[in-house]
Amino acid sequence: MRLFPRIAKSQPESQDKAAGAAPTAHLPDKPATAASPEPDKRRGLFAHLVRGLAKTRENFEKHLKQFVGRSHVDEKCFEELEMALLEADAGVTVTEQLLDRLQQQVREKKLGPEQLLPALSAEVLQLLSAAAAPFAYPEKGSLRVYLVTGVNGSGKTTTIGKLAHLYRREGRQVILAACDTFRAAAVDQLATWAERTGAQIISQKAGSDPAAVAFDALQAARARQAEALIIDTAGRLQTKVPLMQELAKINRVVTRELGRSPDEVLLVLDALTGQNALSQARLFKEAVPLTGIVLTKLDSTAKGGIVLAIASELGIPVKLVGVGEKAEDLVEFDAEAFTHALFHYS
Ligand SMILES: Nc1nc2c(ncn2[C@@H]2O[C@H](COP(=O)(O)OP(=O)(O)O)[C@@H](O)[C@H]2O)c(=O)[nH]1
Ligand SMILES: [Mg+2]
Repeated sequence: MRLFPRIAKSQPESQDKAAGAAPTAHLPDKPATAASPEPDKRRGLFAHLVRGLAKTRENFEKHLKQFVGRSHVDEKCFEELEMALLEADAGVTVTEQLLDRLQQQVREKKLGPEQLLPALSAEVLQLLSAAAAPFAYPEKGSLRVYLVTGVNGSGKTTTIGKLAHLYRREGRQVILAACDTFRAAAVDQLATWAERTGAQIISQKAGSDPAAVAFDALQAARARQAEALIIDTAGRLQTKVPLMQELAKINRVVTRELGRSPDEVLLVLDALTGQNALSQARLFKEAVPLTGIVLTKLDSTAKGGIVLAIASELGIPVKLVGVGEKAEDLVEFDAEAFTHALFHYS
């Protein structure tokens, strides 16, 4: 099983030559899996980082205790599972969908109460695996462009800092585009990350046209032969149509200049917003061609079920997960590890 190969602490000494490099995450072409610690340790690390999931799992267990001693699956078992899924933030639609499938399995395979959770876990894994897609990491000698979107406070700028950290550790040339031009403080925050990670930053004065900043940054990325251009954007509240139009414009300008869509158009969602994240995703999806979701703050009290709703209802893969505020607190989403943490880890 491939568990979050990018977890910083799970890696041995980094092989890159970056000055003062501490152990950190690896790109997929490096032997990340082989270098990872024993499965039990990796699971422990995962559960530690994604603490909210451990709570959700405990809640599943609490509901499952109600099955104990039952001779066959009955309505009560499904009620308990339904409550567990809803309390985990999975939402009504995906909960019904999963329980329908379970009911079918119970009928066809004559499942007993103790087989319900393994069967549910398999359904969840299938759901998440169907929506999975690889993240476009930078490659030596070519330019990858990342457009990062999301509402205020979701964790865009922090995620960009983490990505810059990861790419710089791999020795990539990174340029950050400060297209959140609404507030000077937003540019300062990005500049701090640039300084910390050794990335370059392209910015203009507050109030400038964000699409113009993106255009400049793309020119600079080409001229300087950068391998990653990461575009920060303003917290575009989904109800404010002009902001969404501005985002669409940034995407249009970049797509036109690049001759193709950005390699990743990421929507950063705060896992703590629960089902609200779904409506945000729908609106952003209308404005830009989203390629993936970064789900932040899974280290806190987030319940994790929103990942199921996103996979089922939007078909947009969760690609990365934020598990803290530090540069190395970004891990690659792994459907199998996630399902394991939800249902099996203790
Ligand atoms: N605990 C936790 N906090 C996070 C994570 N990602 C971002 N944050 C915090 O969320 C707040 C908003 O982040 P910021 O990147 O400024 O959001 P932006 O408005 O979308 O750019 C900051 O206090 C970050 O430190 C995460 O994965 N875990
Ligand atoms: Mg920001």
